[in-house]
Amino acid sequence: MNCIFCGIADGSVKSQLIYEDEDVVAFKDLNPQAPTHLLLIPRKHIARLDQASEDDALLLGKVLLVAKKLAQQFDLKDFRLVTNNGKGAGQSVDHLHFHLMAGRRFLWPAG
Ligand code: DGP
Repeated sequence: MNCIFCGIADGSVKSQLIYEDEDVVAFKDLNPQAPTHLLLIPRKHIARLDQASEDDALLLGKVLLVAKKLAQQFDLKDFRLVTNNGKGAGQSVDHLHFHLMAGRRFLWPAG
């Protein structure tokens, strides 16, 4: 499988790494849409959220808690955490990822 985010997780693809532990990796988005724009991924290759299973419950919780930890670390008061599930929703990389964005005003509903 040729997955760019698996490459970032295993270090074979360069990125601006922000955080890593045994299950979760966070790095700067290559094409930032906000002053702070990080991507959080599970090391495990899950293509998108609707491919996750009950067995991934703990892992998904860990990703969310890393988001909280990074928000605290970067002193983000207001932030947006979002995942695009499928091309129609804007997903361009088929490895589950959460965008953690902050530093500007966000519109709702999202475009
Ligand atoms: P999405 O459209 O939701 O699948 O978001 C994919 C994001 O991934 C997009 O904002 C750009 C970012 N991205 C794509 N390739 C790379 C890469 O090689 N390195 C980094 N750091 N980010 C990438």
